[in-house]
Amino acid sequence: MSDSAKENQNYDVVIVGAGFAGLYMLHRMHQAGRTARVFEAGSGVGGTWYWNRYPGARCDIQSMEYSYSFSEELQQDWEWPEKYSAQPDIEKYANHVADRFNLRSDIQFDTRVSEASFDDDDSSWKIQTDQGDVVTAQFFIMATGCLSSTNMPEIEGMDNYTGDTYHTGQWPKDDVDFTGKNVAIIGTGSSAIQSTPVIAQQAESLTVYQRTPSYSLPSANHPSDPEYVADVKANYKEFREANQKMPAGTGAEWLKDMNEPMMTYSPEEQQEIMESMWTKGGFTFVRSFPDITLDYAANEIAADFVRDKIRGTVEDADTAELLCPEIVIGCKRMVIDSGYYESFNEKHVHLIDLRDNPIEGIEETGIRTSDGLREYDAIVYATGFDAMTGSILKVDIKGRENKSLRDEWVAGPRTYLGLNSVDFPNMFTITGPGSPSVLTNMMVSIEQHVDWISDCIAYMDEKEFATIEATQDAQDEWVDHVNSVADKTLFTDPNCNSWYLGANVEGKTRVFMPLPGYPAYKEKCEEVVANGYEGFNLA
Ligand code: NA7
Repeated sequence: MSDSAKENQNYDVVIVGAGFAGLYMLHRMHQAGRTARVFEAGSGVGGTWYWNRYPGARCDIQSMEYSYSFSEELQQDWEWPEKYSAQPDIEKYANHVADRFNLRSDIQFDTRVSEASFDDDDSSWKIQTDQGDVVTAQFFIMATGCLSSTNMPEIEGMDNYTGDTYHTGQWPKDDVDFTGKNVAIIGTGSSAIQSTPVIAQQAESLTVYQRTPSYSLPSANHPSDPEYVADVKANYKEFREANQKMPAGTGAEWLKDMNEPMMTYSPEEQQEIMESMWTKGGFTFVRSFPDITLDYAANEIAADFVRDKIRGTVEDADTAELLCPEIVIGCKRMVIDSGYYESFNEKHVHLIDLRDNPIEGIEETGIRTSDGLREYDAIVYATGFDAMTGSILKVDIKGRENKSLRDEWVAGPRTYLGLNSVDFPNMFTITGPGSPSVLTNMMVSIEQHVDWISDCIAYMDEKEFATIEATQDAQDEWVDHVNSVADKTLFTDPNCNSWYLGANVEGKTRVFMPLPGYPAYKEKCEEVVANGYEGFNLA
């Protein structure tokens, strides 16, 4: 760990977060010979993959894609053990990157940035941390991740609970042993669905509290296939480029299986196609037809297919029915699982459906729902995140004339390109709201943003500009653009309370935050640069 930066140091760049965005941003700054400081709340690198070390945590993008492309040597050297990487392997990779590129000395761990304010007079940012650091920087870069601010529900009496309490997004570093314990898990998103089969292997009993059933697809995960890996590595550049052209920056391999819109096939053919894509595992199923997430009729047929799979897997018919989702498929992020539905065939795994039996409170010994109290040794909150804006707004950020970002974003985040906001000069958000971010392979979006920001800083240096800031018109038009693109999809279905919309967090304004369509976005960013940073004021 490096020394503290308390000595009123001035840097070219201050970066918040040492996840994959922060690490690459720091590397690019080193390459450019700039002084940079990273502040990281955790004790190690990895960001989301540092905190989300819950049992069963695994990436839903395949390993050969969920990795950096910026170093040919790195991508050739690194060996991923499985098709979909588990959290410990991803964390190991993040540590390898930090060491390989000598990043650690500029990262200050166990330090949370608390405040940042822009000084109009000398065009610099003043940044303060919870450890007493006060530093200044020309550029202030939020590499805080999209799923890093945990959402802990406020349930009456929860503080009185005397058993062990965990949140999947803040899992302890020490081993948690559930052997012989009666465990409850609240939530049925990705974190709960991934951890359920693993906790069930240990616990005496596991009870899953479900408010909204999710659609979960089988991962068909397996150890890395050496032949496939060798093939990818032989053409890694082309492999990456092909993925860059995909709507989510991932899955070019699906192109060979891509079909026409669903209704061009007979019902029998539709079922056959979905069956074959289901068997391949992961998000492949959603690509069975291009219109599953665009057309309600196609969507309902795909949803029925998954519901039938649930009914065919879960032996108890009542439990199966409760696990069948009703919402539009894909309007919430789909989950990729390894044995979730099968868990409910085990005698010691139970489901409590909260729709007609809501949680009334938490007591000293357990959870009370309308039908009574159930006692547990441990409660696991798998209740998700204040996504995309949570970690940005945790920092008290003040821009020009002391304007508060919290106030500016009270009715939803407002950015130009998801990179910068009016009145917050020289502040960048990596994979910020208004950019494709969570709708893509995050590694692709992170590299694209870091490269754009690094090139922008180099351009400003060359042309001797001190500040860059979005114009009001460009930002307003961009926000309208993001909304209009989202409105053409089923993501904004009124019955869907996804974290993309902020609808999972009480009091958060319902606005669709990411922008669908990676290739068009990337082209727009390139066009902006080609037109002399169109939409930005450079001063
Ligand atoms: P998610 O997907 O936001 O899931 C959170 C779950 O917790 C979801 O089922 C929620 O139900 C449930 N929840 C939240 N608050 C409550 C309360 N108060 N009572 C009962 N149930 C509650 O978070 P994850 O961590 O699983 O996954 C986040 C992303 O990480 C995922 O999409 C992947 O991209 C990786 P709800 O649906 O709101 O009714």
